[in-house]
Amino acid sequence: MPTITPVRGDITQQDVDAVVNAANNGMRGGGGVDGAIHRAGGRAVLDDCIQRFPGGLATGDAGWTTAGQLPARWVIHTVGPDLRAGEHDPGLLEACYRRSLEVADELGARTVAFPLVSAGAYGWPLREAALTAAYTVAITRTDVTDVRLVAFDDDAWESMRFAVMCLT
Ligand code: AR6
Repeated sequence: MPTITPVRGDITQQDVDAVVNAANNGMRGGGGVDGAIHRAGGRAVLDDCIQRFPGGLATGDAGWTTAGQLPARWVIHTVGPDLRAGEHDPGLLEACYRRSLEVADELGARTVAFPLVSAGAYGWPLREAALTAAYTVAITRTDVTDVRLVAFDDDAWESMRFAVMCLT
């Protein structure tokens, strides 16, 4: 099991092998984490998305691109379920973390930073999203050694710390 550390901050600033993006099915950028990653990573991230994901990406799946100008080497894009659109299967949210770690293993990434997938525009309650993140990472077999769960604001930070504390 990787070391799981809650971190308060901006995912784009994380000095890790791979940062995970909370993307959408279209894979051409958006708001929230997605917008921040595309802005900070630059055009190379979008170009790689267009080339590698011509048909987009399914909910619960993950795939990688260059990280462009980010400190990280790769962006692992995953698409969380959109609760506001009626996608309330927690299995899809678990799949985002599991698939992202599989992609990290394919890349040989050892340090990975996740945002709270689906906890923003897609409307999942913070605490549920954080618990899903923490326990799914904890039970997934992976060669990743360090996972950062990155919280952007106070509420996410509290939920993240609570979720990681529940693992012990
Ligand atoms: N670093 C870390 N966390 C962040 C950052 C950041 N820079 N910015 C926001 N968060 P969201 P979703 C937090 O909406 O719910 C996009 O438009 C945020 O506070 O980014 O999966 C995509 O294109 C929240 O806790 O992702 C999709 O259409 C969490 O990250 C859609 O939103 C996730 O919020 C995906 O929605």
